[in-house]
Amino acid sequence: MNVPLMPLLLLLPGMVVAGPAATVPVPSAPAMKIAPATVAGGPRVSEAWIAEAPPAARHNAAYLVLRNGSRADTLVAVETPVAEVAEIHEMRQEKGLTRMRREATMELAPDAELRLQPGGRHIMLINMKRALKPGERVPLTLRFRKAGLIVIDAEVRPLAVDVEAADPHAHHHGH
Ligand SMILES: [Cu+2]
Repeated sequence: MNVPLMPLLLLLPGMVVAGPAATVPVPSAPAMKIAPATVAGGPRVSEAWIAEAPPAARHNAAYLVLRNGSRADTLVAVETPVAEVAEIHEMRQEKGLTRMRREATMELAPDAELRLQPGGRHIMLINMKRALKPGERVPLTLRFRKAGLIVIDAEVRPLAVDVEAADPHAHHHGH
């Protein structure tokens, strides 16, 4: 029943058809520069996690820490196999309300440290493809303008069951 699209597409670049309309753009292979969560001189990604969500939840969020190296870079995209779309989001106060806003990119100044955490910036996971189990590790692929792709596993943390664990600042001091 499935139309065999792939053989057809593979044939297209070789087909000789008159007219400029026959030009089929062949996507150039992206530079698959997949590295562990470290690139020399570039940003490092660590402490990535996602909170367990109710099974019916369509969206979720991922958090992580970005520590940049000595050169400025820009986070331009995030992908994960468990969500249809991943977006960079920022929280803004508007007229007394906290709103999420999509940011197309995230700038990383030299040696900057950015903490994406609950109540602040996050990676919004839109239209989850499946529920996540506590303890499982979910790959996040971050695309930086200069450093290329960095893949990190985000740990799925169980839903907080008490106030101490629910407080994202519980382990930070001096706030
Ligand atoms: Cu969001």
